[in-house]
Amino acid sequence: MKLYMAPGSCTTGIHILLEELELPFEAWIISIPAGENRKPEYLALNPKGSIPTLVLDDGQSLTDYVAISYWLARRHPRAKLLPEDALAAARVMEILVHVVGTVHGQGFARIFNEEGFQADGEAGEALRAQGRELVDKAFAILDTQLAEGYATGCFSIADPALFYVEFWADKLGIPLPPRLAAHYALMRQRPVVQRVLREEGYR
Ligand SMILES: N[C@@H](CCC(=O)N[C@@H](CS)C(=O)NCC(=O)O)C(=O)O
Repeated sequence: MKLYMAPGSCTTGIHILLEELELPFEAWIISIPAGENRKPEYLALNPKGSIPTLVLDDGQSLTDYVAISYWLARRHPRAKLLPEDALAAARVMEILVHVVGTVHGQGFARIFNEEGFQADGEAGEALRAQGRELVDKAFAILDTQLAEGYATGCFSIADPALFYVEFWADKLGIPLPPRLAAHYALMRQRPVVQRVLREEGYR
């Protein structure tokens, strides 16, 4: 398989899952600042121009954290990345969708000025402030919902997603509420997470 990714981006979550599952893959780095995600060859794989994109062994491409992680979990059931019980699985998806859709898609996307939120000067400042408010509000809600330890108790596809937004918060100096801070510390203890961060150039 080929993973189209950028170090320290949301693709870190999929990178963690692939390494947790010990799946062989090639990493293809896409520079968003250089506009590589808008080149015709990349748009042919992912017309949204977003990362991650995972190209499967049969050549099909799969996009978006939620879709890729769901496929990985279903394809490798013994890794128990998504519970068999329907309600428990729905709880994982509830956290995952909030993290990817709101914390990243609404909050950090405004802070990073990505995904069509681009604006300069004062407008850019106001967008970033709005993004920060959205992140803080979503973090406060997640803090009331997280289990002790991993997001819903056992390690699941929600955890690497929560990790990548916690990592961004850490890098930007956005404080994590207590349960998120404990989750972030727990994730950073996982050998795979430590290896992935090293591979992506972080110490
Ligand atoms: N919902 C998508 C969002 C992916 C996303 O926004 N990725 C960012 C990088 S972290 C990106 O590709 N930004 C460039 C763009 O959208 O032009 C997913 O989960 O994969």
